[in-house]
Amino acid sequence: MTDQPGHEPEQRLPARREPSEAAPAERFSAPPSAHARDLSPERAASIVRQSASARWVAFLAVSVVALFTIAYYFYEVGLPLNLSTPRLEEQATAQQVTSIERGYNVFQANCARCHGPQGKGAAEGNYIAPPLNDPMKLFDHLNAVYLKNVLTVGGRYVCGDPNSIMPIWADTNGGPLNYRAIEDLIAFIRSDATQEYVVRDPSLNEPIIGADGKVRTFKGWLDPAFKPDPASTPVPACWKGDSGSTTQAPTESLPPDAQVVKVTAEGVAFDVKELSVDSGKAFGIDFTQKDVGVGGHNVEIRTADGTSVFKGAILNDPGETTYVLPSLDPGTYTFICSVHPIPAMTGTLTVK
Ligand code: HEC
Ligand SMILES: [Cu+2]
Repeated sequence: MTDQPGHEPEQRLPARREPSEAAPAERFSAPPSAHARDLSPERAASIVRQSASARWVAFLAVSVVALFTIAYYFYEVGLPLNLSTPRLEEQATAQQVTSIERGYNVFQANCARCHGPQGKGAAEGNYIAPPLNDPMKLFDHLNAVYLKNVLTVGGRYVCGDPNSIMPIWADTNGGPLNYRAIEDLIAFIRSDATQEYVVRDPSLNEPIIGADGKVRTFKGWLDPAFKPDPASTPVPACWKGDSGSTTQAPTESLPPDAQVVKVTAEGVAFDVKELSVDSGKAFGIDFTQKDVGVGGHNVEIRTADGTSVFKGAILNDPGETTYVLPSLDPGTYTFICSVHPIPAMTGTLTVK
């Protein structure tokens, strides 16, 4: 059968080999000690000891992690019963303070020359810009959104005056200050008046020590407890001409022989300090206004105790007008610009 053609035994590859009689080559085996099947009693004991220690180590490690997690949880969200402040809240406060302290420096460097170091404008000296540090204004008018808009758009945003001298500040609109400086300024202008903040060196960030050896500090502006008098009117959107309404009666004209004095306003200053007129008759002030974008000028006459007896219409743009004044009693009066009640725009009117 096997010899029949087509029925040869199958040839599979690889060809099967007979098991070899020869022992495996000695030189490839580890020494017999390595093949020991049983543990020696010492070895067994040490394994038991080691695994017990390993369990202890693992237990301690898990306990440490568990305790840490619990402690960290309370560190992060604060202890119950307000025993500690949540970390994030603490950080937010610290950053708010940092921002206010930086904003103070930005304000002193950029804004104080027009708005005054205290932000009180003309009330603290020869400053031409309107006050910012004013409780009525801070109550609502100078809110964060408005401040951001004014700093981005510039003084044009305030009264729509395209020639306003208040510059554009935000660098998104071509100004010099980046968004952090703008945020810091807003934080400073709206800083809490019940808090004292530290004046820091802008580059070293270290407190500045005054001549008396004490750290220099400043107070915030916004009094959180301030409530406007219910009878008070809200701050107008545009600050110009918001100080009373005793403007000149337009129909009055000057008698032909009346005395006329001249006053010119230029560079946010009057060209004269002293005026003198006769009592008992009407007189005129020939007023020339030469400034652009400072909020305009006028001439207001006040008595020694500050009562306004005449308030000329404000000339926003350069121009000339003749104010017609009633006859005044003899005495010494102050003539002043209602928009800029600063020393440079104040003089003495003597009525003889
Ligand atoms: C060159 C002078 C000048 C400088 C510098 C200046 N301001 Fe002004 N600022 C003005 C004038 C003037 C106005 C009034 C604008 C107008 O009516 O056209 C004004 C208006 C404002 C107003 C609006 C006030 C209101 O009552 O609505 C804010 C807010 C203000 N400035 C903030 C700042 C800040 C913050 C800085 C510093 C980054 C600054 N200003 C720098 C002159 C200045
Ligand atoms: Cu003026």
